[in-house]
Amino acid sequence: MSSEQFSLQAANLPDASEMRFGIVVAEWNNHITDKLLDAAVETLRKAGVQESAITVMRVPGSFELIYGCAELARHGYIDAIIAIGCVIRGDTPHFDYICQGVTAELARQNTEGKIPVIYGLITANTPQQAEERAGGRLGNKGSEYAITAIKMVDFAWQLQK
Ligand code: DLZ
Repeated sequence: MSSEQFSLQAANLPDASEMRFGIVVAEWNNHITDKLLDAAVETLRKAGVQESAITVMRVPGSFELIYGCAELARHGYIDAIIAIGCVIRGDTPHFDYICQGVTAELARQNTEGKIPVIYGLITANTPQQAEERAGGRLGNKGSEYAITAIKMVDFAWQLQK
């Protein structure tokens, strides 16, 4: 699916009015993560999700998305979680450790947990690459995360019928 097809109109979304979402968002690079969060919430709302059915929790950095998502899944009455973070490559290997750790753990939570966790981690080599994906030249990935979350809840619900 191309990014154009990820628009709300093209996504052919199921009824989302009864769905409940958690969003865990990292404060590091918040000039990026806040834009992703805003787009995700706006898209969920446009798709019919109730405002009261969206729980937003903040964690300090992307590494804390791991704990944040795991705990929210355990305690929240929600159907899917969107994890939002932005890691920008620096001079040390820190970038690689954070990206690998978060990616592996969120993947594990998807297979071992009960609800889908949407991977909203921007892994950018430069600040410009991150800007381009948070409302810049390449659109806003937050909207894509929201559409993906709705589709995954529908997937889970179809299996429960
Ligand atoms: C320490 C650190 C660095 C260097 N860079 C980022 C980053 O680009 N994006 C991000 O979300 N977090 C970063 N962090 C913070 C770590 O994610 C984490 O909060 C700390 O290592 C404490 O566990």
